[in-house]
Amino acid sequence: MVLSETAERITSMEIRGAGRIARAAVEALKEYSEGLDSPDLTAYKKSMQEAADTLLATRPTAVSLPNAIHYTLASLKAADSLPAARAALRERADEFIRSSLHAIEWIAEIGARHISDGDVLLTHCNSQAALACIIEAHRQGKEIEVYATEVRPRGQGLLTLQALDQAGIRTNYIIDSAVRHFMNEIDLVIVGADAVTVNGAVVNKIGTAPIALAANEARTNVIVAAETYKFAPLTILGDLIEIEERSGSEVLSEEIAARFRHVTIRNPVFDVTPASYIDLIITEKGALPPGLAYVIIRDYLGWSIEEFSKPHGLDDRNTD
Ligand code: RUB
Repeated sequence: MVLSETAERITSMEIRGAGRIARAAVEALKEYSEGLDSPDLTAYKKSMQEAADTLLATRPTAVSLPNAIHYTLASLKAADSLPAARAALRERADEFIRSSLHAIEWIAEIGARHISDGDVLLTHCNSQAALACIIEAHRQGKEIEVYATEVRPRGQGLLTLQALDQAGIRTNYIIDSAVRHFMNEIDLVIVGADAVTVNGAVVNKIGTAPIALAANEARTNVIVAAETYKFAPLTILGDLIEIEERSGSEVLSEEIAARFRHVTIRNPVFDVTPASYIDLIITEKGALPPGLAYVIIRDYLGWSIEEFSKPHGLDDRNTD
């Protein structure tokens, strides 16, 4: 598939979910690199950067996308010839894809330990990482039941239903606004993440924050399943995660919207849940309280506050 096609499929959400987006982008970079007819290393690097920029422009919120792209492109730094650069990128891309899939397996293993026999769980949207924990707990023989939300306006809840049903897990399908009504029956909320900030706040599908609020009020634990490459290094510098706002036509058809003269349809597709509403973040490196997010950014993504006091610019950073 050509790179612009992958970019289009990410923008249109045919490819969606932070982990899948990252892997698809890295795969697209690899394919693009293989087919690139560059006269020399400098031209090759320039074309690869342009390709990366096309992918980076698709969706702004999931930090897995820039993290994966920067990690892949960082492999070009040491290359001193065009064939070496191409080989290094291929190797790095394959390694990223392999390890990101492996990370989900580890998260499933660690996350399942936090799910007890008899638990009633609630999940929101369609997160591979969160579902992996639930499905692993079921596989281990734990008797569990799940509440899965509809996820207006794009209905990702259906994908979740499919996965849970296929695994043979008893599931209740509810509209998003029914969450508080059922919260007293829930033992554990488990969701994924598009980004985790340095202070442990979690950016995930719109509606996650009110679910966490309702859980907090009901004293229900909230855990987040997130690979380490969903942690956002630039939040160390105070950068905010951009919340994507998509077309209002996803919420109300243009035909109906045209009946109103004074109405604007707002469609933010992610929200921010503060760290204080999250009990645990499950990563492939272990489970940690959200207050320790900085440790993941420093130890596993290689970005530290000390580094930023040095005179070099941010462009020198990479995740090596
Ligand atoms: C997807 C979403 C998911 C996270 C984590 O939003 O919010 O919860 O991306 O998913 P969208 P995963 O459907 O708008 O992409 O664990 O699969 O990476």
